[in-house]
Amino acid sequence: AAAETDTTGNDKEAGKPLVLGFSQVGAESGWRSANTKSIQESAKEAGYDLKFSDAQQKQENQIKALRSFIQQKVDVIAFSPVVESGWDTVLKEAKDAGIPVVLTDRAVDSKDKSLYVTFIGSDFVEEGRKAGQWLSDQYKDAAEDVNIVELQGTTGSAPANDRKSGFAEVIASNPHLKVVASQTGDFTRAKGKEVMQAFLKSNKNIDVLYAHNDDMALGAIQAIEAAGLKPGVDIKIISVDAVKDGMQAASEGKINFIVECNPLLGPQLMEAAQSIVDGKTLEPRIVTIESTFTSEQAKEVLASRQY
Ligand code: GZL
Repeated sequence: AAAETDTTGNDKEAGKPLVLGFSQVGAESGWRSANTKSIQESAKEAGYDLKFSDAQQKQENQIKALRSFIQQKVDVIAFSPVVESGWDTVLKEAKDAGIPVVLTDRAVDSKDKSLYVTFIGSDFVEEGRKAGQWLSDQYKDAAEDVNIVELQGTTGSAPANDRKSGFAEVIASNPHLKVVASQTGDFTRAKGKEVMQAFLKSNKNIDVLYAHNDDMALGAIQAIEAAGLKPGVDIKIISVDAVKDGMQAASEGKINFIVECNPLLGPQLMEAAQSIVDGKTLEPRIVTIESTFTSEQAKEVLASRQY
């Protein structure tokens, strides 16, 4: 068909749908599944040709996928980088090939900001601060030490680094709040349970668990109950994501406070892709709006949660 030029003069074959290559981290958590669903449904709704790849949480698989999208000459590349570092080479290849890149969910530590058009995702440091603030408020009159164990997300990932630093920054104001153990549970239930078992063995009295996501918290709850302790009572639990299963546990009082991390990034991603092919300039950072829930608040909204 004769090439038609759109308003910005970009050549495009009449009726050829926008081709979007998306490299997803994996399927490690409820949050991830909801995020994948949002992207796939939004692409379908927009009538885009989505080329979707699941990297099983391996960076080399994401780099392979990005290279394949470059070979296929897709219109836009988007991905959620499993870890922050090691992306400059492949992002330069995309830039040299003239293919714009959008980051969703997680960030990269590349100094060269021209390697991607925008980053759509949560402020993980702020999520860590919200968790720390709730804990500080709970223990503001503590007269003795409060022993905290921390289940970190995937080592090297932006959410793990930032949720850890935001939390530490806020609890530093109360010397009684002590992180006595901190280890990665890789954002999964299985690992969260395994590491919590180890924490319970090596720490006599644990007062609080701070889990970087609901799936690790849910795994830890299994370990806490197996040890004959009551989650949310003997050990206070703070978590992040606010996926259905996490909110269910919160409504039962097993998790005391959840910081929401919104996975429904699909609509914003499709809007960004369309703007890019229409030659519009985008904000370099699009922050997702999200909230927090106590057990009471979780109970109130549980039925209306979308994911
Ligand atoms: C956060 C996202 C994290 C979720 C986890 O935006 O990258 O990865 O918090 C998921 O549940 O595995």
